[in-house]
Amino acid sequence: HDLMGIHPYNHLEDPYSMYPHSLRNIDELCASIVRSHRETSQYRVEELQALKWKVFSREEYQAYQSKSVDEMWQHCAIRLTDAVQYVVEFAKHIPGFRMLSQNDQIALLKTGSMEVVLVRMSRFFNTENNTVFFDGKFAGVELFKSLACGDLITAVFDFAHDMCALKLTEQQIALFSALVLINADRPCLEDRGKVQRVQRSVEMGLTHILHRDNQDSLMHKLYQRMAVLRSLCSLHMEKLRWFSQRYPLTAHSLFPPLYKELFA
Ligand code: CLR
Repeated sequence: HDLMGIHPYNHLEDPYSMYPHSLRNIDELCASIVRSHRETSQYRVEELQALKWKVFSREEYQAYQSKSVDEMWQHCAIRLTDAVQYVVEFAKHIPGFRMLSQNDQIALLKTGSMEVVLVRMSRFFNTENNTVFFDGKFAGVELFKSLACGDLITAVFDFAHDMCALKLTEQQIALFSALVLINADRPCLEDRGKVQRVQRSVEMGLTHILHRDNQDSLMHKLYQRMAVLRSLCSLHMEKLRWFSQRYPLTAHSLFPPLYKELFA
């Protein structure tokens, strides 16, 4: 179980897990979420900016498009799992997360990790040519043709495009990602009350930085995006079920264990 490593300090007192009452605590809460985001985001914005000129050639597009459905699914599942791994690392450092039971940590990651990957995708997205950084270069929707789920890919690209339009700062992305993850409305939670307290503290953090940035009106838009995220993730699960039915062997033996553990 790859997720077993997420709870080694459950028994320790986490000084930041208490919901913040003073402004100083809110600042500290925001600072640790931002730090955790920075340390698990793989690439800095400036690095991605500098890589924008790297786009796949026609030949490279053809090579991806001529892969078999199961070969391309396996390839993407590996890339996605890698991204999820970083989100798990991010979650572990959200103040209060490690104080939740192992069951609740896993329940939150099961439903939220893919959503956070999609929020993070906006950092890896170039709106000038609608491409995403994948396998070392920028790729358009057509590169993913052999997955045979064009509707999902188009919806995911549209979402990234819309997120980019909000022009969020790295701090805003960090707090929004934490809020997507720590959601007391997720199914199968043991201690909803505890999750709710952590959620309230993250909500306060996001409200605080939006207010400080003079962008209070973004809150409403971000809640709307959370609804879109939910529908994208159920579409992803639907596609995964379709794929597993058609290619049970690939899904069973060639998908990364963490991908199966979280989404199967
Ligand atoms: C998201 C941000 C992460 C880095 C990263 C890694 C893998 C990328 C992902 C980002 C965005 C979405 C992505 C994915 C690989 C495949 C997937 C491009 C950039 C596309 C949408 C295909 C999904 C296929 C499933 C149905 C298997 O920090």
